[in-house]
Amino acid sequence: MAFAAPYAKVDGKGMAGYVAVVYGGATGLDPAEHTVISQNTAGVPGAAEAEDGFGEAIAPADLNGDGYTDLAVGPPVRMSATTSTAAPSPSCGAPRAA
Ligand SMILES: [Ca+2]
Repeated sequence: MAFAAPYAKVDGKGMAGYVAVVYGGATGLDPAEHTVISQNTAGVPGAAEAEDGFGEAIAPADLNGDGYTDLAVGPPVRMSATTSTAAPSPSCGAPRAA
């Protein structure tokens, strides 16, 4: 499950924003297994800046047609496609290794 926090502070930059992805399974979510993605995350275009609002716009879709849902994330003005795994790429919906 993905949670957006577009008004959150990132590395001291107010309202830079981030998205958190919490992993889980048939028994529910496991908050201990999560990934936080901001514009300071490797592979995400740009850098976190004050008032970027990264995460203001999110949209789930299978962007690469692999059968797993990906997540497009953007700020309110500057949209950039990224995804929701530790290594952002269009294949973010791939199953995690156990
Ligand atoms: Ca996919």
